[in-house]
Amino acid sequence: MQTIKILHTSDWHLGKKLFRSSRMEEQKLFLKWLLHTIVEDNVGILLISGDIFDSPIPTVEAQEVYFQFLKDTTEQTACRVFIISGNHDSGRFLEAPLPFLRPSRIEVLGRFRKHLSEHIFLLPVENQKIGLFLLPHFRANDLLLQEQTAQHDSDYECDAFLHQHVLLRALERTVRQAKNLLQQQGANFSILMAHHLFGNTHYAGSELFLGLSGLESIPTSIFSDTFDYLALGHLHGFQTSSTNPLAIYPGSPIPLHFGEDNYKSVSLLEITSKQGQMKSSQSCKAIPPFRMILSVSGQTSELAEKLRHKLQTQVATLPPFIELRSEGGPVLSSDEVRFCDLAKEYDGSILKMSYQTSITDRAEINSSRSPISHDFPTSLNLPQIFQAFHRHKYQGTEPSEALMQTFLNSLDEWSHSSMSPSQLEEKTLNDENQTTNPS
Ligand SMILES: [Mn+2]
Repeated sequence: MQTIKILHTSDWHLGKKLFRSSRMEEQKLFLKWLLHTIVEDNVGILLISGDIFDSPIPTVEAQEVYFQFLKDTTEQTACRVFIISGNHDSGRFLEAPLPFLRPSRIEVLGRFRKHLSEHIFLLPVENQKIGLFLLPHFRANDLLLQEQTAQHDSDYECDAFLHQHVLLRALERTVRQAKNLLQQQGANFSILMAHHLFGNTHYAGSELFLGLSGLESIPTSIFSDTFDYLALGHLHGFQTSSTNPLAIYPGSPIPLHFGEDNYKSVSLLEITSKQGQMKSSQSCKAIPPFRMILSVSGQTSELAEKLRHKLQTQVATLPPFIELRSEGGPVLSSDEVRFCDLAKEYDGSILKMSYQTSITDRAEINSSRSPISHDFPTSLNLPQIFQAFHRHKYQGTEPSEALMQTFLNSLDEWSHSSMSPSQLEEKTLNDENQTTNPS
């Protein structure tokens, strides 16, 4: 009898900030905990299901932390590591150091490869085999092109190119092909690793851009009879599929946004080979909260008491990050000072303070604003709109000649930019990543 332990985690988002506050300290503590867990629990395989970094071009510090973790893990343990890209990662960037990673038992799949066989890995356990099928984050084109290079029938009509069911069929064919390859190679237990939205999952603080691949949500049924465990990534809260309890999102290891649960986990899968049979059992391992993200809301009069209670009962070692939401309209600056002093007593920092206004308040605020003039013409070209905007914003003055020229140059550059739609998509994604708004 031989047992192998597989630890599955995802959505590290290394380098992510909450407003302007770095999360590196907690991310380092998580990786330290993870390495310790791999050693203590004698983990043989580590699966990281995408969104390793928060940005396709991660900060130097985020990269240092990542590579240090990989080095420590492969030097101090016998663990094998499998990594796929998520929608936040650049697949090419993740794959670039492969010549150095592969000899250290680390495999990275950032993009669809030419042959599906390159997505498949077999791991012997006694005289049995665990089969892994790695499916990096993909877009519609990747899936269809991959199929075409695999010389499958390509009955795609141009207008149906992005149609959901065409994509689903393409994915089904890819999965079937993977299943055949796994069978041919004698896999007795099969695992799929993917970064996407699968099945009937709840919104759990995941990132946007779910639709990038062209598929909103993939029914887990197309994998269910093929795979014994689905190692998924993308959602930030721990979740399993209602239809397939072994389709698991372990979620991010630290809460990345206000409103996310402070208690996070990794998934542990134990596979035992006994008398020619493979048996598995899955459990969750809790990650200690390193820093708590506290969201406090209520009437202004009760905010201080609620905040104090949360500060007194928080259990993490690092001081908390706080969001205050007043439901009773704007907070007076004297109250703001009081809240900040209270947070400081516990070393906490208030990162966000917001208030809700009633509908009548909002109507008053709107009526007090000077509207863009009613005779605002609707048939202007872009330079004219820019001039009208300038007049509106700067008390009726016209933009200077130099400013106008800069605007025209930018417009020219933009219209001549040779960006393909996919590059534009990539750029939009980068721009989104650079915003600090955590919603
Ligand atoms: Mn994601």
